[in-house]
Amino acid sequence: MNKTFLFSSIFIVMLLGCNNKVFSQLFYDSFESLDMSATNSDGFSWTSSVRTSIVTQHPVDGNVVVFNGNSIYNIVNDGRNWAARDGDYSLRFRYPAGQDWSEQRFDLGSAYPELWVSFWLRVPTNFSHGAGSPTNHKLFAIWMDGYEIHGDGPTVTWNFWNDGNNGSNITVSYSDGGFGGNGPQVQSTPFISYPTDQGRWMNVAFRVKASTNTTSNNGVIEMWRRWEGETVHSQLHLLTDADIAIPTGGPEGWKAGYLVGWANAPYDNDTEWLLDNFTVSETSLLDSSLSTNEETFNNSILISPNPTSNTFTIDLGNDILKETIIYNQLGQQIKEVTTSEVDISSLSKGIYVVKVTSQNGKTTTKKVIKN
Ligand SMILES: [Ca+2]
Repeated sequence: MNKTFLFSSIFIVMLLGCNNKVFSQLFYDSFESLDMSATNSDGFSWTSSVRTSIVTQHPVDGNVVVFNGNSIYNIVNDGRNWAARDGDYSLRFRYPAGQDWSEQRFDLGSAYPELWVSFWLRVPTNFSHGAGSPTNHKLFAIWMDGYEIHGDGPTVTWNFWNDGNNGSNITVSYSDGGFGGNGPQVQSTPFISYPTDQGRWMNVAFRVKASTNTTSNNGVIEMWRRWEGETVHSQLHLLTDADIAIPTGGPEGWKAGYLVGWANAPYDNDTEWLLDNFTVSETSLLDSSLSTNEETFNNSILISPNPTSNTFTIDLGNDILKETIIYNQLGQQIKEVTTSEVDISSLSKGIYVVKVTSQNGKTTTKKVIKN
């Protein structure tokens, strides 16, 4: 190890140490450990799951399942793309055609009056909402003492609904505790456009803050979303008058939840979501250094010539190229290469999205015009 490397390593460790303090991050799982069985030092644990697995896109073996409750190495290699958002591994939620359930539950170990949760989510590459009735799919729920009527504390649930064009609008609802069921679905907001958002990664962030006490309805519920390639989140939901107090008998805040979940409008075709970088924090997950790093990475990449009719070259500055994936404007994958020079002479004229990934897992997208 040379001196420069040693000093930069120490500096990075110091930065990470600071970040953890500043962001009060409670738990983070990038799924790179290939194991969801351990409980972390803050007491967080993954609990029950239905049709979830850790998957990867191996350069030789293709798409591979590596954990499904136990460590395995199941080479599927059927042409589906299981490239993770960061690193090599992500969590897959699988709905076979006509089946209605895929879910991952978690327990925070401790209870927190205010909590942020964020993760990256890839829209299924063949996404179409499904036509069942009722038309909602679950995305995320968090509760204090049992899900909805199963406890006397509040539960907040996000659902997405058929928008009439095979895409989805998202709503939020909550139960105010006292063993009561869900309240009304409110703030319906565009969530996924069909077919243009198929295969896109989005970062979603949720905030839940308990009411001051059982007589004040001042609980806060928020949801934010940033598509890959965007540098700031957009707000999808904001409630500041929610009746979500800590129950008299405890626990003293948000305690458990689930990711993805029941599909009331089962998908017509086999459908799978990928989820990466699950993060739980007591403070905001919007203004993290990740977006700054992404922006810096995006700015450091040069593609030339652009427009081009034959080839273009990708210059990553100080980073090393891992792979480049080219998508058409419908989000369909056209080409995947690992060289910095890319030949697009056989493609039709038009605009293409080029997704560049570095060896250390940084990802960004650029537009290239073929003429
Ligand atoms: Ca990962």
